Amino acid sequence: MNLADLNKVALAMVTPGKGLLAADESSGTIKKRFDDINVASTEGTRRDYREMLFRASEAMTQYISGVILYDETIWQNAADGTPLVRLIEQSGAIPGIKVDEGTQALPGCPGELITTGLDQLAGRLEKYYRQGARFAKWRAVIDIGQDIPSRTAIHVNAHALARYAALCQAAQIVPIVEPEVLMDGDHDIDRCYEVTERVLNKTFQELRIQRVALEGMILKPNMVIAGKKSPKQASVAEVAEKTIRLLKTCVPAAVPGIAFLSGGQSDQDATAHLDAMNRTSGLPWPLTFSYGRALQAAPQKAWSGKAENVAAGKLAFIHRARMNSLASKGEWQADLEARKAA
Ligand code: 5MM
Repeated sequence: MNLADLNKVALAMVTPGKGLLAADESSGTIKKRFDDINVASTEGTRRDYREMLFRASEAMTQYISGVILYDETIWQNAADGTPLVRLIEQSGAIPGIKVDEGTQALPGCPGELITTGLDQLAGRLEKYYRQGARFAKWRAVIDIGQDIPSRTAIHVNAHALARYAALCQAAQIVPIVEPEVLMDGDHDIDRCYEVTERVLNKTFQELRIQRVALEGMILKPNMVIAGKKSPKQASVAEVAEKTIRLLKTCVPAAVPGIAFLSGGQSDQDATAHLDAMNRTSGLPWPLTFSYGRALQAAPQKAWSGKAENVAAGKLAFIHRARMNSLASKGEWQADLEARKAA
């Protein structure tokens, strides 16, 4: 492992004013997204859609530092035969790859999940590196509910995240460590705080035990936020204050950067929360975005599977990428939302 090079890639992923595009929806998830816009999910439509995003050059050159791909996409070519990975590289962004293989029920823990994909991972990482991937992503899913999460679920998911991260670094790939505490449910913000604290503490304990170099990774956490069904939604200021307070207590300053997931927040909430956090001075790490839905919902709708809508789809993506770029610098303002890219 060359830690200096891993650190260079990690820092590039959190370049000021840039963040990550999570375009790593598995086949089942992208089908759900396409169902919402009445588009059949085929290898061709998935390629066309993602090619549209990667050819939105203002977004890709100015606001996006890297793209998380799904296995199918990393091997696909654009309509003109150019590998999609090359399109990303040509725009100056870094290709990355989701390497977890989804979740399955965790035995003995009803309602809880463990992320799979460690078997054969070392060999897969070598192939992805040869194909151009310089970072990877693994998502652990922790749900909040009656009597959950259990200590067991938190422990085994943290263990798997650290196993994955260590394998990535041995393959010269920067691991994005994503322990996602879901915002489904009716819990309040303080319950999210308490669970996320347990999850992050256990995750960093496992990363240390398994000798993961913190300087060569990126953390992708959820924000501290009330459940979607909670009657008590927190203000933007409270989300920002509690998220920062929690991260400061759990995340060592050696971590090069933190790139949040959006987790089902509205586009504007995800941007407003990131912006409010970045208005705080003296943060130990850059805070940016690694959004899937909060970057893609608008372009998906604008595109709706029609070739004549590609320009509109690109503009919608550029707009959201620009808004989040501003938020990553604490320079976003709500009234900018009305002024779409033209
Ligand atoms: C883009 O969605 C990613 C893939 O999800 P599946 O493996 O379930 O298909 C997901 O991991 C994503 O990278 C993160 O959850 C962040 O995305 P959001 O939409 O929460 O910002």
